[in-house]
Formats: sequence, C-alpha cells, structure tokens
Amino acid sequence: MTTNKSVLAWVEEMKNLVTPDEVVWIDGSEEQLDAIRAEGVATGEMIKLNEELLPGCYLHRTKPNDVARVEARTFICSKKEEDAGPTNHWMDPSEAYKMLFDIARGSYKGRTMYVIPYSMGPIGSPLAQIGYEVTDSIYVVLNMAIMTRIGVKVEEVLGDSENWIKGLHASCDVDPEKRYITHFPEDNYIISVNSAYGGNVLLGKKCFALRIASYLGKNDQWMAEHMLILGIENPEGELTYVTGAFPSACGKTNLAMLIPPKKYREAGWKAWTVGDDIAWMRKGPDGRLWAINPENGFFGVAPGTNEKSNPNALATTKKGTIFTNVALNLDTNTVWWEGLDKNPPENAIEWKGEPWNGKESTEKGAHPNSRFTAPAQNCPCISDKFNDPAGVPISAIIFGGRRATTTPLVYQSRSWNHGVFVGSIMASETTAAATGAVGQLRHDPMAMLPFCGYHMGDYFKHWCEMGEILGEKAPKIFNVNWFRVDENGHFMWPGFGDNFRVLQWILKRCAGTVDADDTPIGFVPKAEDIDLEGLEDEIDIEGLKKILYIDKERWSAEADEIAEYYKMFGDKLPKELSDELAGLKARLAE
Ligand code: GTP
Ligand code: SPV
Ligand code: MN
Repeated sequence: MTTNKSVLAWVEEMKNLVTPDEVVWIDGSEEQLDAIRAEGVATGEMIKLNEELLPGCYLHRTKPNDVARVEARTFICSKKEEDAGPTNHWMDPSEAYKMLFDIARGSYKGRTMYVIPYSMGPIGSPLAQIGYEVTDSIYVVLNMAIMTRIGVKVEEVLGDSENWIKGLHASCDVDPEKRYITHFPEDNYIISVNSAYGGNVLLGKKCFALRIASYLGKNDQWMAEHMLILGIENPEGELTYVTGAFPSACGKTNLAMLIPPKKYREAGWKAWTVGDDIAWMRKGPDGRLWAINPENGFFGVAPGTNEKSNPNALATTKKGTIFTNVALNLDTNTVWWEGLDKNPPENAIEWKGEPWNGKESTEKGAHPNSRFTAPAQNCPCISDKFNDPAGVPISAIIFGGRRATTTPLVYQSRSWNHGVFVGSIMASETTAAATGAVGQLRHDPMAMLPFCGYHMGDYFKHWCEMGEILGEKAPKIFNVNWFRVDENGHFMWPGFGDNFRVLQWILKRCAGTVDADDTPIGFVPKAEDIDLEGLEDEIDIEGLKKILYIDKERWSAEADEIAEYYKMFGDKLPKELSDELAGLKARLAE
C-alpha cells in the first residue's frame, strides 16, 4: 500500500462516501488476483470456462440493459459549458459532483471497495500516466488487470506525486435511469455510476486514455487518439508504423492484427500489433511523431472474429481471457458467438442467461457488442516494441469509416491541414458499440465524437498546431473505406487481410515511389497500382475502379452537408478547415 498522501486522502474520502464493508488494495500479484477470481466464481459473477481448452478464461454476463457505452449519459463537466463544446453533453461540475456523490453514497454497503493503482502506458515511460480506480466490481478489477498495468509497481513509480487521475466507479443498482459517465477534465476526475459494462467502467480506457487525456494532450502538445498502431515489416526487415482511427466496431482490432496475403508473407512481409484502440502520440527527440499504446490488453468485439477474419485475435483469446455477453456451450464449457464458425452449439446458454439452441433459435447467442478482454502478450503478432517506453515513430495516419457509398477505398490528403480536414469530415454508420440505432450515418470526426474531452473546434485547432510542430516530419494522412457496397448491398472490397494491399499503396506513397490521380478530394490510386493478384474471385480491376471512383455530384452534396455540419463549431472552427472546405468546393466546381 502506498504512502502517497494525496492518494490516501482521496481513498479515505471515497471510503467515507461509499461505506464499504472492506477495502482491498490491488497489488497486482497473481495470488491476490486468483483469490478475487475465485470469489467472482463463488458469487456467480464470473463463470470459469474449460481449463483445458481455455485455460484461465472466464465468462461474464452484464445486465441486458447495460451492454454498451451510453453516449447520451456521458458528460464532460468543464467549468464553462462552452469548453465541452457542441458535440459533448455538459453538466455544471458542482451540480454533477453533488448528484453523483448522492447516487454513490453508501452504495458499497455489504460490498468490498477495491482500490486499483494503474498505469496507462509502460510503467515509468515518459509518455505514461497513472490513475487510481475504486470500484465495487470484481469484473472491473479483473478486466483492469488485463487492460492496464496495475499494482505496487505503479505506486512505486508514482511515489509522492499528486499527478494522477481519480476514478470512482459505483455499480449501484445498474439503473439505466441513474447511469452517468462523467469527466471533470479540469480536476483529473472521472465518476461512473450505475453501469458495469466495459467502456463505461474500465475507467483507464475511454474515460481516461481518451476523454481526460485528449484534454491533457491539448494543453501539453501531445495527442490522445482513438487509433490502432500497426508495424509493417518489409522483406529487408525494415519497419514502418502507421496509426488508424476508425469509429467503434469499424475495424481497428482487425487491421491491427491483420495477416498479409500469402504472396506477401512468402516474400517476407510481416505485420506487428502495437495497439488496437488507443494511441498517445508526442513529438520525439528526432522530430517525428512517436506513439505508445497506453493499454495492456484488447477489449475486442467478439462477433465476426473467426479463424479466417482475424486468426490472431482468436489465438489471443485462448488463455487468460474474460468473455462478456457471449454464448456458453454447455457441452464443452466453452464460448460461442455469431460468426465464430458455422456450428452453433445446441445445448447452450445465450448472453442474457437463458437456455439456447443455436441450431434452432432465431435469437442471437451473443450480444452484437459482446467482447473479449485478452492480454496483449497473448497476441501472436504482438510487436517487440509493445513495451518500449519510447513507443514507435509514425509514418502515416489513416482515417476510415463505414460508408456504403461516396468515400473511395483509399485516398491521400494533399497536406497535413487537408488531412485534418479529411479527419474532421469523417462520417460513419453507427454500430452496436454504443446504445442506440445501428447503421445510421453520422459525423464522427477522427473517430473521436464520443471521446473528445473538450470543444471539438479546439480539438481541430490542436491537430493543426501539431502539424506546425511536426513540420516536414509530420506523418502523411490517408482515408480508407472497407465498407463500400454494391447494388445488392454486398461489400465490394474483400477487406481484412487483403487490406494489406491498400497499406502497400500507402507505404509507397510515404516513400514517394508510386504516382496517384490528383482528384478534387485528394490523391487517389491509379487502379493498376493496387495489387489484386490472388484476389481473382473477389474483385477484379473493374470492381476496383468502381470503389476508387469519385462521384463529383455526390461529393458536391457532401461538401454542402459539411458546410452545414461545420456551422455548429461557430467561430471555434479553425480557419484552416474552412479554407480546406472552400478548396474542396473550388476543385469540385472546376
Ligand atoms: P472497437 O473495439 O469498438 O473500437 O472496434 P474496432 O474498431 O476495433 O472494430 P473491429 O476490428 O473489432 O471490427 C468490428 C467489425 O467490423 C467486425 O464485425 C468485423 O468483422 C468488421 N470488419 C473489420 N474489418 C473489416 C473489413 O476489412 N471489411 C469488412 N467488411 N468488415 C470488417
Ligand atoms: C469502443 O466502443 O470504441 C470500444 C469499446 O473500444 S468500449 O471500451 O466499450 O468503449
Ligand atoms: Mn474503441
């Protein structure tokens, strides 16, 4: 246990507020975690899975009303409403504290208060940051133990410093009407009540590493982004690192763990995962942009993960993994989800806990946002730089959304500021990662709509400033869309491992070794420059031309729509972006 006065005082304050029966400090030891796992099994919170087939793995079911992030109940409590901006919900901090403390007061009665010291980023890395989460949930403790670095090692690094983030989680009655996920960026404080699901309660993840950290980064010339980090090794053994910002459930984990197509593997190409969800980036001593993954595990979407789509993710979940809201196969005591294989179990329990026959039932066995929490070290393609305190240098930033139409397979921005524009106009169809309608097109700038902890206009400005800071050494910026569909609603691009073919073009653009068509929206590949060899059944050059085609009429309509969208940022919209919009319109009119 720490002697840090600021920590001890706050934990005491929390204890007096939530009045637990017992307080347990998480030290990070396997003995302690094992005891907590055993207790979770005893209370029924955790279901131990087949030790031979899935060693150290557990299943957990949340309440059916608590299965995803809740954007409508997520708040940025800055002193001034304006500082939260038009894309966030805002609450006055003093009112919020009062309401939340009233909700949390006494709520740990009969329960244990777990105090979790955790580091986002390799312990002691100059890019890492420390937080404390108190929680009454064993599920949270065990997930945090996978997703972050926890325990006494963290406390040693923190020492007496007051530079850490407070996080209070109280499950309360998991009442959706009283559910609040709140952030106080000016106080380094997070409070989450009445949820027990993933992104709402693993406070190191979206709450800290994106909402709070984006605010810290703005004030200190660094960036906290909803991005995967991927290393691509060429046959000569040289590595190039890229990041990718795609909205929730739009392919970050898949791209982060992709396996290059056969011909590339045979030629000696490799892909290495550094991160699958969050990147913290800062200018390094060499002037380039360097990134770390602040997390220590993957909280990945289960449905659709299979031996073909993402074998690395599947392999990662074979030990020490917690599954949330998937189906339980009673014959084997293993897990199943839609898209795992074509053989759903007949004797099973579905995600809500009801008996389920996967062969006969029309109901889903797993929730569409069911997840696995798996240690990064399990991943067969984990980068040897994963724990490097310095991180990795980034050559390209890739934005991407789920767009049935309009946006081509890939294009490159004309400059950094044009790249910021490209990120700012991202739109994507909503997914099951958040509650609400699925499949609705909405703006999601830089995939940060639900995660930016301050005014989005200031965030755009910060991006422009980072471009100035990085100058010539700034990464090149691209946009991809794996989700264009044909007249029959089928995806036109095979995706997954074959996205490597698009990465090849991106790398060549970074190296300046391939030409492109200069279109009104940016640089688009010449169809012959995307390698289709080995894809004969899936797409031909004519199909490729279709998904590279820029429909000027559609883009003109898009530009008008962007002008409307931009209005909400008022005078916080950086001039750089209004200039870029004008440039787009002018090029479209030519
Ligand atoms: P979060 O963890 O919510 O941030 O999601 P993510 O961005 O990591 O998304 P993930 O990689 O888990 O993919 C989500 C869904 O997109 C899965 O159902 C995938 O099958 C699907 N998907 C991922 N990559 C591709 C692709 O290249 N093509 C197609 N068609 N679908 C894809
Ligand atoms: C996302 O929704 O982007 C996720 C899952 O990565 S959660 O941790 O719930 O936010
Ligand atoms: Mn995510």
